[in-house]
Amino acid sequence: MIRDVEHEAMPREDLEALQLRRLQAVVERVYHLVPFYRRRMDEMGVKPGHIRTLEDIRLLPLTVKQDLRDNYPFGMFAAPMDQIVRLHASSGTTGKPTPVAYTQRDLETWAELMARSLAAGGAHRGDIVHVSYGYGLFTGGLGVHYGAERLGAAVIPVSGGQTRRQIMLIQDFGPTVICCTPSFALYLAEVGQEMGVDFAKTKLRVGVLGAEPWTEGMRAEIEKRLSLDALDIYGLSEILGPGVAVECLEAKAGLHMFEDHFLPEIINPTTLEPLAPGETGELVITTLTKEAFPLLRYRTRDLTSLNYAPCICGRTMARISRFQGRSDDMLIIRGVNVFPSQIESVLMETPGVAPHYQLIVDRDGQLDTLEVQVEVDEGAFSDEVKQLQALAQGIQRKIKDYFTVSVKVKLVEPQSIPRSEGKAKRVIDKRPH
Ligand code: DLL
Repeated sequence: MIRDVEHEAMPREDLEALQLRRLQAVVERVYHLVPFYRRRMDEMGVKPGHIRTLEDIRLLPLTVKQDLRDNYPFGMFAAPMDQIVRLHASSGTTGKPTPVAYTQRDLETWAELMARSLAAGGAHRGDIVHVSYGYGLFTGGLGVHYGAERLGAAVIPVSGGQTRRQIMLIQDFGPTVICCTPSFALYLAEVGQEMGVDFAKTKLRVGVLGAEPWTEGMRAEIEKRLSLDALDIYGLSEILGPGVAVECLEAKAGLHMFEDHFLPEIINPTTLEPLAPGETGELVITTLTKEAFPLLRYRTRDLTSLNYAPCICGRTMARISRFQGRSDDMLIIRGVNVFPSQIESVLMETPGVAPHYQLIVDRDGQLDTLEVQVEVDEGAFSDEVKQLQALAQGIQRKIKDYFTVSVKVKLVEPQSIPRSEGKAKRVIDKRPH
């Protein structure tokens, strides 16, 4: 269902005209309000007036995470604190978090975009939305929460944790929509199975799942086990939180980016040159309407491609393809680039192993090594050692065939890989630093 036909199905020509007006306004705004951008643009000899077409965006500086760190905590904000009504922060893996800010109007926009996202999955007034994304500094919980309320749906703000209790609530309160990470969805399925729950008998109809990379194989598994349609949702705290792009129920083929608020580009992460539609590279986003924390050409590190082909759902907004992962997640094993999601796709098509895995990266002399630890499923666990060996070798061979990389595959007992309530930790890096 399209919530905002006027924008989501806007003729591309009109959309581009709107984007240009908004781009010019945001450039003007940051030039005058954010010293960091004024300095950068002055150094590059660029004035706001130089932006005459959408292509002129290439004249503008790129922004990277380190720029946000250098201006910690509030140096990049374009609104004074008396206009800011909310702060969130992205959890840095190392050191300090990156704070992000919203004005009242920013919160309105966010709620609207999340309402659009849920509507893209067919959610509407009268639905009950179970939110298991974490509430707190993480944008997942509150972001989805206000969007669901904006839609007129009833929200169950469960947040993460207490998995058995969540399943009881799913059975008793009858939510029709669930929002959580794909790995938590899988965990719910597993615990539900232990509890003897048949998800086909619950009212769950659709899952709006994101915040981490996942594969088509994982989608199939979640849809089967939870008996719902699983859709991919993307976002990042620096740009908004959840609600930057979402799949539509009709096509389930790429995530529509809300281009009236975000201007996407794909660049080659090494040369920084722009890439054409269809080519995979780093997603770069310029916020077109953010007041408190606008960003020009923010390098997300997320790898995807853009597709401008019309979609059967009627939206004209470009689609980004399912994410391969982040450039930071890429492993280089004996000179070959491997993404955890590529290993996942091999595991997901292998009968006998469960979709729970972890990748252990280590070093042997000068060479990086990769061990894939994957759980065997209950059925295969009772098999003979010889059969298990054959299973492990089969996976090893497939990975070698697909990605020309040699890995070690270790089958582990069911239930032995830690389960996740938020973003799954797929890679354990044991390399000495
Ligand atoms: O994860 C916001 C969010 C919450 C998105 C709930 C979707 C649902 P951060 O914690 O700042 O924000 O992490 C952002 O997570 O740059 C991607 O690397 C990754 N990510 C988010 N959604 C997806 C997705 C939230 N659908 C970072 N597929 C991003 C792959 C995703 N990666």
